[in-house]
Amino acid sequence: MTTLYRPDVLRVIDEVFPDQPTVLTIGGVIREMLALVGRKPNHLYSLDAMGQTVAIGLGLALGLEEESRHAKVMVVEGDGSLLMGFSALATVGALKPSKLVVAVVDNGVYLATGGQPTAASSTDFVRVALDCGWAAARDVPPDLAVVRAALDWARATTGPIMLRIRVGTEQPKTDYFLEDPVLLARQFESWLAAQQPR
Ligand SMILES: Cc1ncc(C[n+]2csc(CCOP(=O)(O)OP(=O)(O)O)c2C)c(N)n1
Repeated sequence: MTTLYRPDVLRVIDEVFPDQPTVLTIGGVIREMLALVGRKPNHLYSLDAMGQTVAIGLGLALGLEEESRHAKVMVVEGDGSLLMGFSALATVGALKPSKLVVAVVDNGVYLATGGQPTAASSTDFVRVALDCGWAAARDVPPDLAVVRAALDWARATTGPIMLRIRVGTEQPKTDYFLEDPVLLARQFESWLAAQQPR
């Protein structure tokens, strides 16, 4: 079976969701996305907030539910962070934000802290999401064309939707990103406010 390289998956996510509000999970995902596409105003860099990414996306999606400019809210989550904030899956299932798409980029480990295994290998994220009441959830086979097709499908389908995309643990060398999370959130808020219909 082929192993996907995480930056390749991140690039496809940005290509399919180029201008939608996008919440990026802690650590390597943020740094790799920055190395690939640079700073983007629609990207919310969820620095240090392990376990919070889905909850942040949930709040955003609920807030934008009736708003016409944004079809979707994309959340890029890691398996370790997802497991830390696992209770958010039940809240999403209960509140059913129709615009929420969560891509779990699952490398099976806490890569940022040395590669210790997470419980991902023994946890069926898709089944948990479906049992919690999500509209749809899929395990995506490790093929970039299939990943793109799954993201296209998620973009066009009523959510909440989870895509579990397994990737390898190889990562590029990237620069540290050490900015104030409060300011990052404010910049994202300003972009979002400027997008609202007047
Ligand atoms: C509450 C909390 N505990 C621990 C950490 C340290 N930490 C930062 S990233 C990380 C691993 C995250 O794992 P995962 O979501 O799978 O992403 P990966 O590192 O594999 O890209 C850990 C343990 C943290 N930032 N916050």
